Amino acid sequence: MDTIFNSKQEFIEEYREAVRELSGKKFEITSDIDRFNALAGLIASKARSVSARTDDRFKKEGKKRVYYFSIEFLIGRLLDNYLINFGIRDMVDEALREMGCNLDDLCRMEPDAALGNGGLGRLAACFLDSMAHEDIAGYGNGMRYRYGLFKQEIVDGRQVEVADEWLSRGYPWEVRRPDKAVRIGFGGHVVGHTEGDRIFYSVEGTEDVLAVPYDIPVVGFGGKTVNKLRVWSAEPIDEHFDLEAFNRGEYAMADASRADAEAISAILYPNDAGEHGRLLRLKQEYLFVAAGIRTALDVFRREHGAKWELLPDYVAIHTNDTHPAMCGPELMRILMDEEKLTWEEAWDIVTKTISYTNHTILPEALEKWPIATFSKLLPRIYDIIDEINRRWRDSFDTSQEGWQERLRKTSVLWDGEVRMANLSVICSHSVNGVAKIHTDILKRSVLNDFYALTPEKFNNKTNGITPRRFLAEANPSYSKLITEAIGPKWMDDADELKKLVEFEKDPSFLVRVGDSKRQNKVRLARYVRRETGLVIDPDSIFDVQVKRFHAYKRQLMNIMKVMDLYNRLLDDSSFSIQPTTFIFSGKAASSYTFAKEVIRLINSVADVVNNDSRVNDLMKVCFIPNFRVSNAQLIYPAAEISEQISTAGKEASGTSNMKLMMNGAITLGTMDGANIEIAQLAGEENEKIFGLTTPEVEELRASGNYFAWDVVNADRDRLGRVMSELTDNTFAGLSGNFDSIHNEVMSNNDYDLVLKDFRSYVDAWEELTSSYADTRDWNRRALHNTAMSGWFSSDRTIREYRDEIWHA
Ligand code: CBF
Repeated sequence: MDTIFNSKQEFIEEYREAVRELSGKKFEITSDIDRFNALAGLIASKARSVSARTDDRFKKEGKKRVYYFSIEFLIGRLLDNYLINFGIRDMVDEALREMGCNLDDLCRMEPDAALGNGGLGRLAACFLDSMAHEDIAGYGNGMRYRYGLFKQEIVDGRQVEVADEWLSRGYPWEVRRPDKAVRIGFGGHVVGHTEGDRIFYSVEGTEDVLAVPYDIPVVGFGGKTVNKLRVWSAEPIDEHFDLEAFNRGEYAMADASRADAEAISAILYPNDAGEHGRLLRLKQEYLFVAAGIRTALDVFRREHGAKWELLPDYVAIHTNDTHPAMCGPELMRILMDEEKLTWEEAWDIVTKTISYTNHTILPEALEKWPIATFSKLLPRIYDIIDEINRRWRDSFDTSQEGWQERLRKTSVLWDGEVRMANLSVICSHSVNGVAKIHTDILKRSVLNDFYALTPEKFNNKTNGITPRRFLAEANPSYSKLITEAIGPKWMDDADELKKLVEFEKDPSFLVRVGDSKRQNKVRLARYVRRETGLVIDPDSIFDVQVKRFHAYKRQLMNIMKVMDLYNRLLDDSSFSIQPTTFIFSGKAASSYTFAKEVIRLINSVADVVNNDSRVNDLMKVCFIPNFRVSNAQLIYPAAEISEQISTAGKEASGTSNMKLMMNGAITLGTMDGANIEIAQLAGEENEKIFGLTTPEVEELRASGNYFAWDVVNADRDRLGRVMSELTDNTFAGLSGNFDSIHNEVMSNNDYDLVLKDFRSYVDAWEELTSSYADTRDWNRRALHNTAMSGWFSSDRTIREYRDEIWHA
């Protein structure tokens, strides 16, 4: 562990000085926000020094640089994490206490940087942590949105979106680098220039904006490697401030060019694996791609000169989903138009440098842009895509049967649209899915035609999560217990967690596992009370489903289970359940009406159930508003049941399943995404699996023989009743009935198979919870889940990317 302070005394002195410099006040009279800003500023400056040293070392070692392009990085708070990664958390905690303040209070002052929606963005953040941990020269390249993902408030049970002004009190981690700003052109027209026997192209008459980078340090565990996350902000190119307009009192007009430019990086689109298609989004995509490629090429040229044929040996460009798909054409543009390489030379370099991860099979999330919009905004990029497409078409062997159909499916330009997934595959040397089943589905269905042509490109990289944030930082009591048992090496090498298996036979250790869980439940109960006023019982089972709201994730099925249990408790005095708190949290995209109605339903059911004294000692429903990285870190450690109940074949991987497993929750899930790998690793006997499998879902759909009404009619007493209660005022007290949910499910013939899987789900829940009374065995299973969760460390995932894709 490299240290950034030689002693506690040295830290105290430097910190006092930092507070004084920043606030101009004596430490004793400063506020927590001053103290936080000074502390984060001090750690950031230390991190930057290590980063400079890391960079020199990488240069000397001639390391290959990996640029991870992602339109989202859901990094959350950094202070606690970086203190852990620098190995100084306990020392700083003690020093602050001596100085009369509290580290946790300061950590809470940090804005929860929400530059992402959910799984994809958080994965990118975990990968940054693991790249630094694995000493990879890995750099994040993304967008610096002025407003992160909206804040969710709940009013009358409804989600209300509020702007997230995360930068309003400053952000001490970032450094603005105007010297590295890049000019980005939109619109204009392509002009050809003849030089000898070649024609080179440029774009004239563009409207330009400036992409200005902000660098955030990424501290690797052990403190030896500090990398960078570079996020781009859009600004006007020169101050076209219209003084005349200003003097006329037309203030908005006077500064119009600033507003137009800044709009590009103003806001993160709040869709998770959902529909896109706005012009501004396309501008965002090009801006961070073009600016990031420029950074990568500048660094390469500085280190290796213009020997572009060596680019794939020293640079890997990874595209996280299709949002950075323009990396291919943009790199082609620079290599041909500016560096004068031929198409063939440039194409060889591009396809050896770029790789692509697919994160979803949902058709609405596979990006497509109307050609008319695209070609007008980015005419040269469009021309290059057109040529990529033409060459792709020409490569088809037309003597082979079925070539037309294969071309239709793999073409980049089709039906007046630019298909970004096809562009990503064609420009990449590697295409990967994010869990075994997901990669299989890509190969056999969504990208099957590509797979048939180039099977060697396809590979799987099951997702992972960083154990530093999601176990060490989030769950101090359990981490302490684990370290006592197996030593501290697990933070460095999560495989070490396997050693916990030995302790499954130790009854006193299992009691301590239970004690730690209870402590975390008490901590969460306090948070819930503070945030919502609801009192929940830490002695009840904490049954948790926290993730984005989406029909396929089936939060609806979960709350229908709660409705069914409630009905049965009221009707049947011989029926009982283990006391349970049903915990939900998550956001719905602002335009996704169905998902928002499900949130309203959960809150409406909560309103009825939580106010019914007949059942309150057995059940409570709790919706935790504004799910984000910081409160997720309180929820995962307190969970006992991890609800992973998506329709089989729909969740590419999921990562909350891994975070909950690592924190000792038992998975109640379908055979979907990474749940399958969880069940294989921990053993099905230590989880609870239910529902249709992917082949069964596919068969059922293909048979054309599924009728939702038949399922409801066959189970009138329970399922039928729950469905009726959506419209019969039972839960309408808060803000009305739920006809829209009823109609959506029935008119789409139960597309997500909520009704079909309902009974097997409720049965599985009952079986699982009835085993809770055997505390010792429950704790053993919890510990076993933690012990087997090491494989889901993002360090393992990143090593696979490094060895099998980036060759870094
Ligand atoms: O791979 C990371 C995650 O990405 C998504 O969230 C996405 O946005 N496409 C998927 O829905 C998750 O299954 C996946 O774990």
